[in-house]
Amino acid sequence: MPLALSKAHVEQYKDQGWLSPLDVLTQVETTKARSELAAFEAEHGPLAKRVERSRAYLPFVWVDQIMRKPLLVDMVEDLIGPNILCWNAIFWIKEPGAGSFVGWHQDVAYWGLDNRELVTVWVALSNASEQAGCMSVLPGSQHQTLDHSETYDPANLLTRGQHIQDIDPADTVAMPLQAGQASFHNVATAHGSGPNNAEDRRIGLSLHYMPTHTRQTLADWDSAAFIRGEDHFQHFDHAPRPKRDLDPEVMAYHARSADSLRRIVYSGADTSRTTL
Ligand SMILES: O=C(O)CCC(=O)C(=O)O
Repeated sequence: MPLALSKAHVEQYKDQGWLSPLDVLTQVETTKARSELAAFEAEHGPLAKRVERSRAYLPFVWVDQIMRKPLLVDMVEDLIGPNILCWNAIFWIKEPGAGSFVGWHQDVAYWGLDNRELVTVWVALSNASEQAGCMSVLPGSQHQTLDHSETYDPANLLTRGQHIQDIDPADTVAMPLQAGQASFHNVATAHGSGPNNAEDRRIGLSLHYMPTHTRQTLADWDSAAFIRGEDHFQHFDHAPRPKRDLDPEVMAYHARSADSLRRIVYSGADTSRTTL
C-alpha cells in the first residue's frame, strides 16, 4: 500500500509523468514560508537574483523543514522508494507583469543524473493560476528524449533559455495550484510556464528528490540533502542541516555546493548567469 498517495496517483505518475494538485502545506505553514521569504528579501533584495535561490535548503531552516515534511516525503517515497536524497531546492519567482516565462524543457537533459527516477515536487507558496503562469506538462513525455534549442532569451528563466519547439498546446495539461498545494513531475517530463499576468507574485519552491543510487555524471563532486532511508552508495556528499538561517559555516558549504551545481547546469553552455 502506498504511504500517502492513492494507487491511482502512483499509476498516473508512472504512465503520465505528473500528478497535480496535492495538498502538502497547511495555511499556517504557507503563510510562515511567505513571511520568511519577505523578511529575507527586505534585507537582501529579490531572492530570484541571488545565489541562495538554489540549494535553498542550506541557507534557510524553513526550506529544510518544508523539504523534510513527513507527508510530502511519504508521497515522494510512494513514487521513488524509501532511500531518498534531495538534489536541489530552487525558487521560481515570477513578478506580476514582468514577462518572464519558463520554456518547455526536460530537466534530465541538463542535470547530469544517470537515471530518470528523480521527481520534482513544485510547492506553491502563492496561488499559481493559469493567469499567474502556472506550470504545464506534456503527459507521457518522460519516455521520450526531445530536442532543445538554446536561445539565451533573458526573459526565459532557464539557464540557457532552452526551449523544445513544436509542442502542441492541445497535447499539454496545465497544473494550476492554490498556495500550499504541490504538483509532481518526473525529471524527464517536458514542462514549462507562461508569464505572470495576475496581481500577486507567483512563488514556487521546486524540490528535486532522487533515490540514493543516482549518480552525477557531469562533476566529480556534488552534494544533496539526505532525507530518509539508507544511503549505501554515498554518490553525493550529504549537505549539513542549517540550525539557523544564513549560518556562516553552512553558507561556506553552500558556496561550494552552488559552484558544483553551476558547473553542472552550465556544462557546455555558451554563457552563464550569476544566479544559476
Ligand atoms: O516554475 C516554473 O514555472 C518552472 C519550474 C521548473 O522548471 C521546475 O521546477 O523544474
